[in-house]
Amino acid sequence: MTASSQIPPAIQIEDDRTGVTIPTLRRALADNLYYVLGKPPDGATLNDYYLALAYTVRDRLMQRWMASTHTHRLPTIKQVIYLSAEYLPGPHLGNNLMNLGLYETVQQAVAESGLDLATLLACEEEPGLGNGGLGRLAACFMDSLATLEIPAIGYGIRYEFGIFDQEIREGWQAEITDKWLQSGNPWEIARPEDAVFVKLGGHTEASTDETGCYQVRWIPHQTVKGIPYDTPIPGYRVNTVNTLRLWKAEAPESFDLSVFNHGDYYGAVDQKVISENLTKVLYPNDEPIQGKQLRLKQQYFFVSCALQDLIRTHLAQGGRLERFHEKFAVQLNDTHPAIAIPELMRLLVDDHHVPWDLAWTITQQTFAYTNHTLLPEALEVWSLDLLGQLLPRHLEIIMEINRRFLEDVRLKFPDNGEKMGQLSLIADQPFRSVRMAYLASVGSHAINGVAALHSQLLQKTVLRGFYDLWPEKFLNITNGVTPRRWMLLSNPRLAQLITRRIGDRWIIHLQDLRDLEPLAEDPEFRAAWRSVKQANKQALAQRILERTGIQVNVESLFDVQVKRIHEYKRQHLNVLHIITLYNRLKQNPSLDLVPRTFIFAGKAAPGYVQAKLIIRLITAVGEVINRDPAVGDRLKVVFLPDYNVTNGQPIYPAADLSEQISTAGKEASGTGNMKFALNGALTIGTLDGANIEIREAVGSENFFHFGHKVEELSQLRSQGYDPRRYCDHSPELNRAIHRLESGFFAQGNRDLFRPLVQSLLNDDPYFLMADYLSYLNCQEQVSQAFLNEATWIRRSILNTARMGEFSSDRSIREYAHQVWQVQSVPINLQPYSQSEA
Ligand code: CBF
Repeated sequence: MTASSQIPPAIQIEDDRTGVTIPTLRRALADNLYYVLGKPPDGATLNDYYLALAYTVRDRLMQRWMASTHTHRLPTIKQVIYLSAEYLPGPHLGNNLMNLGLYETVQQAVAESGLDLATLLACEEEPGLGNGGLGRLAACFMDSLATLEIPAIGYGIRYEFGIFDQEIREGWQAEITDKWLQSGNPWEIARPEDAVFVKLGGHTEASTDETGCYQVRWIPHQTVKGIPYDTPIPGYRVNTVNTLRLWKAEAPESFDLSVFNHGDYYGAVDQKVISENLTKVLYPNDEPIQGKQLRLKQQYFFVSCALQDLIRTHLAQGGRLERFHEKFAVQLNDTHPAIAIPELMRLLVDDHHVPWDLAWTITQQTFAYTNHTLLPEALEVWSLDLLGQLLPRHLEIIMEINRRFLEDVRLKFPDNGEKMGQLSLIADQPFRSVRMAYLASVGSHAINGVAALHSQLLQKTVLRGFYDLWPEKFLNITNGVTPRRWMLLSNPRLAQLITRRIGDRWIIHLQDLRDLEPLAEDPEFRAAWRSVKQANKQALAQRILERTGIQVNVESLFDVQVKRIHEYKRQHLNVLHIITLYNRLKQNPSLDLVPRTFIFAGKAAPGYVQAKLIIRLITAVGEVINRDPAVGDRLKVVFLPDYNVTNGQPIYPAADLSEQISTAGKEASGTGNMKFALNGALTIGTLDGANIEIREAVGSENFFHFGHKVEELSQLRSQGYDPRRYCDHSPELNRAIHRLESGFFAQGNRDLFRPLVQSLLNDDPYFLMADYLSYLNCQEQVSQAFLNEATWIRRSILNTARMGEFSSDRSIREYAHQVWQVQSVPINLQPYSQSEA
């Protein structure tokens, strides 16, 4: 494809990088294609055009970005520092166009140049630098921080290979390397001039200096260079552009040279490879990571880079280290960056000679910790052996923090050895290790969970001892999602309908959606709402056809479960419902069944065998049901491959029903639940995570709830839970399990799904059997409700209207006031020639 052969008029230097008229944008596009990419229009690929357009948009962010960076560095301005091992920002181009207010103009400029914006947008490879909810939350928070004009830097890792791309081959998940940087990343700017050096391994040496001061020197075995790559994160229609600074590991030249000078060329190259491996690949979660030295190296590498960067800029601005916490509020996104606590202590005490007590006060005042999971297998611990090998000085510091902390505990609870053992940062079993959640709690001034239930359980279980000690440190901040990406960009039809009726303030004040409530009674508005939903379903149906070859009925109920595949999320409970409906149809072919299209998407961790088998189960059930002529259009089962931000965007707007069916107490919050309800899907869900708050907000009559509550499950557990009993008492459950056992969905292979069936019958750690009946009955209510179109649409409108509090803007305001004590800082723009940047 080539652009219109008409070459834009002569270049006017003054505004080609900033101007936003259509002729200027066209010239800028051609200019970037020619001068940045070195391509004439007739030799350019679509990707070249995408890159040229991305540079054109980046140019238009530049002045705001430099002005923001300059202002945010001022010593009087407090900045939020978000430390996260994962970010899932999604493609930048569409979002940046939207936030700059340039979407329509650029669409037209591009069209006048003979191109199609949607086609160019589709060229962007999204940065898959995260596993799921936690990384996506970090991206929503970055968007909200900028939109609220809060100075912030997100620090993370520039993984060369992000989360794998998923293909479905013969029904199984296949993992394909994600080469997101292959065709160039126009959004990032490398800043080698800001490189820092990170030490690893070796040993420490203690000495006393001439003034009698005790000092420790760390003599590392290896040094790695961290190069920052900066990506602009613009707020919505404001001048603030924050920075996402991701670090790449490289070998320091001096290190290479010293080996090289000894004639060991290959040794030098090896070292280079070893260093660069550090940021090669993102670790999938849901797999045991204990013992994975490279993962600990990654965590330490990026937090050390970040803290060194902060100290350097702070000192360069004339800041004093005693005031570090007044300049920076550092948020730990789970325990992955918790090693930052001993690292800041090391930098302050060893490198900058700050006395321990003062350094500890600064550290505690600097950090705050968000917990994102209670799953025991996801609570990080690092063995003392590993820590000692890799970070010998940090191990000493952690031991000292622990010694002092336990001394305080002893004073508070004299003669209570048990208490000290419970609270110690060091676990003895099953091996001596550091409990990172404890370290994060001790080193932070605030600790929060991500939904009300989760925060309560955190205080009652995992961090109970710390809650008893310092109740004032604990708070809840329920997650949120950005309405810019998850409505404005991904559901333009609905966004336009809403804006036509209530104006566009909702985009930054999501609570304004309340104004839609009275419209739920208006038949005309309801009809318009329905048309939007149908158009979105049509669009998704088209994608489903293109990507899977499955034809779905857009009048059927779109019943959607998209998220990571995990036993606790219970995709297989959903499948048991599908099998039950199928069994009913087989028993009574003329059954009057509400037609449904079941849509699944999600990745399973490569080493999580049971999760991969769940994917196979979904595809296997789909293969049989979708082909069964007796079923026809009434049931369809779709597994959409490669769930990520890009592929998720068309799914949420098209859903009628959102499946949020995790075992109560297991899903910390969930954010997909918010995206669905915001886009007008009704939820079927357990009382888990943020489902509880969503139900309260939208009204229990507009939410289908089922299943045992947390307390009921613990009771079941303590009474000796027997899953087989449920099977024996429910003929339909029995039949569904039997279908699975019989090999019916596996071409007669009785072994294929045996591990799943055995787990359900013998152990059922996630209580599928206990919740099955309640789920089934609730699904029946859903079907009945769907038959009444007018009330369904009414409920859909009310869901959207009442989701205002689930904006990530609200979450960020809470962090800003309750944790970080930061203010908005509007950015004034000066003409480029006068800026000091
Ligand atoms: O808080 C954000 C999300 O984080 C997770 O994805 C996580 O990785 N721990 C949780 O599982 C989600 O419940 C939560 O919404």
